[in-house]
Amino acid sequence: MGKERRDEQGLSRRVFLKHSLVTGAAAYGGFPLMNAFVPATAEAASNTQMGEWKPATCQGCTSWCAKQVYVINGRAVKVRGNPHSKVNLGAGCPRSHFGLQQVYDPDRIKTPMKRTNPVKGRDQDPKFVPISWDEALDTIADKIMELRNNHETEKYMLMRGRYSYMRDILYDSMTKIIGSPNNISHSALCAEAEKFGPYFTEGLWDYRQYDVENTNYILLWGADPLSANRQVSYYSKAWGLALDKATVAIAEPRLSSTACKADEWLPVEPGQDGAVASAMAHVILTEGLWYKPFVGDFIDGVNQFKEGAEVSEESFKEVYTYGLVKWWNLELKDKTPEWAAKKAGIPAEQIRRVAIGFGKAAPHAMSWVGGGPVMQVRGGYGCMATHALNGLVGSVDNIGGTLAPNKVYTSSFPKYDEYLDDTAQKGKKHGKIDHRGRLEFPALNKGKSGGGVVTNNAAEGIINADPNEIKVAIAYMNNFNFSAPQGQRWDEALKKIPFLTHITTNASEFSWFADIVLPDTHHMFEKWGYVKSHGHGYRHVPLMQPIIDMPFEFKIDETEIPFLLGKKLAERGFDNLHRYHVEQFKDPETGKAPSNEGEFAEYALKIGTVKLWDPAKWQGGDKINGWEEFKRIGVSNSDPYPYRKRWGKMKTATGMFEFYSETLKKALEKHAEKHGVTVDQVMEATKYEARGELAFVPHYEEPYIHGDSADFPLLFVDHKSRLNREGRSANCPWYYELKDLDPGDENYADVAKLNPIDAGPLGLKDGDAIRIVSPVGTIECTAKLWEGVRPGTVAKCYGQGHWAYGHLASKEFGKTPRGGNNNFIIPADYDRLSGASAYYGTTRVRIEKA
Ligand code: MGD
Ligand code: SF4
Repeated sequence: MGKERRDEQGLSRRVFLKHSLVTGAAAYGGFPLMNAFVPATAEAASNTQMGEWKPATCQGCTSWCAKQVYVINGRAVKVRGNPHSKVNLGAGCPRSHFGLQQVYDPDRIKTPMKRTNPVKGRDQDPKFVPISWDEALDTIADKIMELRNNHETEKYMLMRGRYSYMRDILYDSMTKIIGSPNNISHSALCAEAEKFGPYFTEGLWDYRQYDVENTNYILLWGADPLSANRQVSYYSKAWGLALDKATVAIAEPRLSSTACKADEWLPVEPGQDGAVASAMAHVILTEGLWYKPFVGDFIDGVNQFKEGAEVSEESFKEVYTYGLVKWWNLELKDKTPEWAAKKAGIPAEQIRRVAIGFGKAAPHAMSWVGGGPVMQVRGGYGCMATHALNGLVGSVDNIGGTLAPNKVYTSSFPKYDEYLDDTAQKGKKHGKIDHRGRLEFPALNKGKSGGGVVTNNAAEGIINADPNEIKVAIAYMNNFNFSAPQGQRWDEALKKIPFLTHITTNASEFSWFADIVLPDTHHMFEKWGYVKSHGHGYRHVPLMQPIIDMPFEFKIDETEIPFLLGKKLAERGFDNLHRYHVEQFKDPETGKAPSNEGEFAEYALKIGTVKLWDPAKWQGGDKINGWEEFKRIGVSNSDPYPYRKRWGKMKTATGMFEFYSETLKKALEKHAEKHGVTVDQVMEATKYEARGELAFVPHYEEPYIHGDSADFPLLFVDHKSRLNREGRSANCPWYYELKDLDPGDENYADVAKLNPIDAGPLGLKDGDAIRIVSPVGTIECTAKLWEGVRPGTVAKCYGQGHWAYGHLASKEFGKTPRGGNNNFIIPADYDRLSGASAYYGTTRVRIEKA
């Protein structure tokens, strides 16, 4: 590790690492081990005069916690939760500390670089050489000007990975002012399908918060809140209390961190959660356990929900819901626990017991839907089926139930329409490169055909130049050829882009295909920005600020780089972007226009958050007295959650919680009409089985799984880690040292967990080197025999298998991966109704000895 090599490709692989990664390691490398010297409080710190706790924001996962960082002489040495946040209450999680190893990663890119090998490929050393910021930005501006001058601005593309709410400056306005429709976010790789069920039942296209301290029953579906699935810091703190009070049941093929502590583990077969959810709804109704003040009742008070019996719609009067009887007649009447048990491979009596326990806890009972059952090819209806249980027990928007985000008063950035010239107007009207809105990709974000992104399909668009080729692209904080299913396709796509810029902290797999690499700030310690997230009945807005010394010239991706590019474009005769920046982003306190990129970044942040810190503009939440105070506290909190305010006023077509979704019906009919087809044909094009009215209610769909069971006998279960900072932990030494924090995993290894029942006949034992083969690829890793996985499945944590990124992440940088990347064996497929990539219940595999 760390050896520089002169290989057949010449010095370039070495230069890539040397200039981008290694130079200055003495000044910036290593990670601090000074925790023992950190005073516990700010007061103690000032007494010892050693350093200072400074506010920060962590984006290690989408919890987006408010943090504090102890800084001594400009150097970060310790991280803890910011006690001012009412969302995470000063709590932290294991991976929050990795921020220190990331920011002081000796492999970080420290200077702009350009590619000198024109041939691109995984086997092609880019031969990067260091260049100045000026040269890098000049080159990018020249390429953009070529597109502008040739009136082909739709061939410009912006790819966004993890982001802050400053994103629109680089992602939206810059792309549109240049004149392209092609701003592609990573959202569909993250969890879009999780929003599908809540939107088409209660009009909420967002993540929920879960009122765990006030609940009596927590029913989780493939959600592992002690590892991932949002507000990990808060739930880690609150889980003990929750366990004292509530029964916890979890449907999950693997014994996850949360399953280890649950009262009931339902090890469902991957893809079969929808069957269990329908059966639970059946039991709740036949047992008369629905929450009548929310759902209503039979007019004569006699329960007519009997197995197999149709019910007349007129006999039931609903209160805050819509379509219960239709749902029963179309889907639920025959869906008994015995039927579901055969599908899901768990006992009928367990399904019945959990359903009754859950129903009896109404309305303080929550059905918590994670990515597992929904980021699947037929996951959209699985999401509706599992989420609809909250409607039955009246826990939506209720104490101890599932809550929407609270209102916070952040502001959008100034409008930019007047800066779009004719070329831009024409360019942005072209079809998008990810094919959203086409018949087979409804991507119904908030019910709009093509309203959402289909991130992974952009690879197909680029490869096939459909609807047009992409000639110039900028990407930031993303690594799609590692993070997207069948990521190999992105290698092909990136090869086809003649001019690609990657803004990044690390030389990742994506950077390998870039023409220019720009060194980025680390989001937690070096960037201006803000995010919003919710939990514990509050929403907070934590600030991101530069709080440590930066010995290298990093520039902020979402603000400084677009400002500098705007200036370069203005020098070349196209000043619209620069005018937008200087005319519209004036300091809200002084009215001064930004004269440099640093001022622009801070003024933009002040604009976005002005209602939180300017007492004259305050509309709600914490009262903060001015910008300096906001920077010192580092976080603003909303007002507490207004329970039950949305009952009867949901943003659905009927205003009610819809068991029969008029909202979905409208969306699907509009999409069908746009393409001159029927809704049944939309179902067919999107790989769903439902026909007729079934398409409008939560229902069970047989999972769509790639690979023949004769060739590929085991179902593959991908999962997240307690240590994954999305795809960005693998160059941190602690990642390997602590890997056994994930149940079943081993330190310093990348293991595939097999049940001994399956491993025995294959002659496998712990530690054997194995290959996992799927219909689309093969990876190598280590066998681990573990009873914590359901027989017939093989579970492997996502996160390792980098062949670039850094010396520790890969076995041999640029060549050999350390471990196996799950995405090389997961086929590129989608829940097409939301646009989400399918990761789970999606492929079968076989295991071979390596
Ligand atoms: P990452 O893989 O986290 O992001 O996927 P992407 O959006 O592609 O890579 C981010 C890149 O940004 C890094 O490779 C590095 O080059 C750079 N970087 C790292 N730190 C910083 C920083 O502080 N600032 C900047 N500007 N750049 C930085 C994420 C996506 O992956 C997500 S959100 C999820 S939830 C999915 N999870 C997942 C999974 O659970 N299983 C499988 N199999 N695949 C998954 N992919 C998805
Ligand atoms: Fe919060 Fe996630 Fe960061 Fe942990 S990794 S501190 S849960 S944002």
